[in-house]
Amino acid sequence: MTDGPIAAHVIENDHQTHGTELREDLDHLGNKLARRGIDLESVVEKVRGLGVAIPTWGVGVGGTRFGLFPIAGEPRNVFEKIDDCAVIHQLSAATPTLSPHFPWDRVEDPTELRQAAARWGLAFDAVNSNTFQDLPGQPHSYKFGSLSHTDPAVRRQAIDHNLECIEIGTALGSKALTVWVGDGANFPGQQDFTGALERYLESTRAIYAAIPDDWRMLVEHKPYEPALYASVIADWGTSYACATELGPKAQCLVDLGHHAPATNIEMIVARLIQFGKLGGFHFNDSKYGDDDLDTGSIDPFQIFLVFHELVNAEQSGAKGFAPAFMLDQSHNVTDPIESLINSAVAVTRAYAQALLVDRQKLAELQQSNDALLAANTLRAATELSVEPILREARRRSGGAIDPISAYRAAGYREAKAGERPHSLVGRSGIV
Ligand code: PSV
Ligand code: MN
Repeated sequence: MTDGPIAAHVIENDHQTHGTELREDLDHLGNKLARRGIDLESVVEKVRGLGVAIPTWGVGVGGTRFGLFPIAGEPRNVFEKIDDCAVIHQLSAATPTLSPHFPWDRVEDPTELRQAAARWGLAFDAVNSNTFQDLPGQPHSYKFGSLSHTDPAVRRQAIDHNLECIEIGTALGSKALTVWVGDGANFPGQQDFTGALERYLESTRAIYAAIPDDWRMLVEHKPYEPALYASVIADWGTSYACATELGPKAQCLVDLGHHAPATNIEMIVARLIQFGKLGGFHFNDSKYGDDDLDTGSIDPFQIFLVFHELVNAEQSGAKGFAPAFMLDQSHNVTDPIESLINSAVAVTRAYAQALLVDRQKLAELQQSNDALLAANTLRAATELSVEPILREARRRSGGAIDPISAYRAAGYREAKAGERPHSLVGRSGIV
């Protein structure tokens, strides 16, 4: 049983309630998969091995630029965020790590954070720096950029913040720094494209020099927002070029929402894998832009296609392939804990489906240019429900078979509403 804030009897009840039905469903699915030559047992074990990090900022209620709707019982500080993350892992058994954001999660002694997480068996994944907003007490403004700013004093401040993040990350046991900058321009002519990227590179070289040898620096691109005409690291091409310029410890991070509509994201993923530069993901879903909706909630086929490329890489032993998986979402109309549980399950679902692809048959059909059957073969992996595999993986790891029902039965949010009386004033991320 995974340690966590939810009482053990809630999970025991869940196992009792759903255990018999699950065994029947597993037998049924096992037979179906056996007919296709797939061993159910090995898929369950692989799914159990998949972990996706929870962003600490995701457990607070998000908002849009039109405002936000707080809920009672929201976490008021990073320690309460860690408790909520522990609930997500306890029930989903798929989120053993946290991805913190600084200075939002700053505390006097980072070892306290490490201990608070370790209490629930959680560790730290990539540390995120923040040079995209001005924070109290900061001498220089990032209004006109940070790592690419025209003023060396602003660039220095942004570099120093990233160096501090590496230091904090080292104390937390993290092994990666994710750098996303909001730098860019709102008007044609506002910025010299080449000069801005040159300054960004000069700054990131200074950060890269401090990246420990067993760490990675993840470069995250985004086409727009807050810069609405041109972002300095706008696309995967720029991100790839920068990561290549910086060196082998620098790789690209793909946030699923950071692409123009209709972009072929799975192809970008394949390209980055091919050139050893895929560093990790921020999973979420979107309809129009960087909507930060729940993973798999709008286009579940998209995340399956991404995982198809990932499983290809895993099975072919692609060089330098060890992507970090993280969620990056904003929850405006749901309880963030429920959304993050659902999203972690969506990631495991995409992985399980991708493991069912008949890759040998697909390769033969591709070789003989049978477009229709190749497409059918790939899609066939999504036509069989893998839910019993996901439920069994959670059950074996001590999680809940039906995590959302178990969460509601536990009354966690209601209890927190009483314990966290001032939470209605908090904004997501910034506490
Ligand atoms: C930017 O939109 C982003 O995707 C980056 O990952 C940030 O660190 C995160 O969202 C939180 O604002
Ligand atoms: Mn992101």
